[in-house]
Amino acid sequence: MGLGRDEMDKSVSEDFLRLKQQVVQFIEQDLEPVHLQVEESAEIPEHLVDKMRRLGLFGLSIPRDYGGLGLTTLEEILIYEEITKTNACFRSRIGTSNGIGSMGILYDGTEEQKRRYLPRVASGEWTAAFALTEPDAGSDAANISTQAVLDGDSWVLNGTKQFITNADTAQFFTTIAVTDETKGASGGVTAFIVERDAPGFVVGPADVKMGLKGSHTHELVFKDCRVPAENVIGGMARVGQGFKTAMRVLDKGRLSMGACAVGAAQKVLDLCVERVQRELASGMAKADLQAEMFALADMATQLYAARQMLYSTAIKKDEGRNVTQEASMTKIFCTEMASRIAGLAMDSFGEEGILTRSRIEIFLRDVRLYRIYEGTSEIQRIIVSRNLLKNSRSRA
Ligand code: COS
Repeated sequence: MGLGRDEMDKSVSEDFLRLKQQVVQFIEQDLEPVHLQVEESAEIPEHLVDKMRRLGLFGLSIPRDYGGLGLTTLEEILIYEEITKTNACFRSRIGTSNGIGSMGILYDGTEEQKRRYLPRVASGEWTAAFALTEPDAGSDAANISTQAVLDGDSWVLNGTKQFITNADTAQFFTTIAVTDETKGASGGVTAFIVERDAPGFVVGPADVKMGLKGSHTHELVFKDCRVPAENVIGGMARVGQGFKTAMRVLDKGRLSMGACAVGAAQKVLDLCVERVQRELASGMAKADLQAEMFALADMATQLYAARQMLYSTAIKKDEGRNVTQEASMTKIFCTEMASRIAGLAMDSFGEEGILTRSRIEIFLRDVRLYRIYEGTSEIQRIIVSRNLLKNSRSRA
């Protein structure tokens, strides 16, 4: 059952449906057979990354003028939804680069920056990463302490970033740093492009995490790291405007997280349906499976609601409307829904589910991370409630 997907397929182009068909085929033929191997080795085989490049997956939402596929937000999340039905790290490998890693350049970069970076990201030649979080400022993004000081024709960066996805493969990092402590988020934070070979820039070892094993996060250290003056995203005119760039990027990233949660939840539901069908086929009476049947109904209902919310916010974004509030609500609802569904599935699968690296166990761990990545549920609640108060004040 489509649970809202089939209807959505009617509002996208024929070209997109052909691409989606190719992606589904790639998932079934190439990614699914190795999902467990990738979980165990925590590495994506390079030939699969090459195939992702050939399919154009590194440039999903990058405009055609810069070598990408130019998909709408809705189309992009439909692709992510499919990919996260298999091992979550596959989406992370492409989505972080095409998404939060490079979107700042697309939104606010100079034409020269767009021409240098976006085609290389779109082709998959270069991977992009997003460096905002720090040891003492993950959620409270305005209180980052990485400093950037202009010295002649270069900026000198000092500080540490933490939990940076794809830092092992990235050739450049959209890096958020303080350029004027007195102004904070309102004019004192700037977004930079830091290339991997910048002097004074070091990528630390990979973090050992509970989930998303094949997607690596690392610490970054900037020690008198020099980047050319022109590497401010948007040029010197946008010095001090980097907080807004980061927040806009995260609005989009939060929808991608919602899509990952919806894709994973759909797969978990499918596994649960198959399990009940197997029980029925083996002669078990429906009456004896009532608890499992009710759980299926609850999962399907929650998934349906989450998917409608996700698609409706994506469509609003594609219409050019501000979706800061909706993106946060969507992230809360979809990611918490996926955790609930994975929990219900674990109850249903019982001991079969708790085995290390059983399908359900992997999903249970992976979907938990979506509630944290790109702004925790608590941060999203702060954003939503502040917007509610602000809007009610402006109506008063
Ligand atoms: N889009 C564009 N501009 C935005 C914006 C958005 N979504 N959100 C805030 N801004 C702007 C504001 O309009 C304000 O502009 P002015 O200075 O011109 O008035 C400026 O940015 C500062 O905004 P605000 O005062 O709301 O900043 P806060 O420090 O209060 O922000 C939150 C608090 C919680 C919103 C912010 O710190 C946040 O989102 N943190 C989470 C970060 C995160 O997700 N981290 C995860 C790791 S990154 S993968």
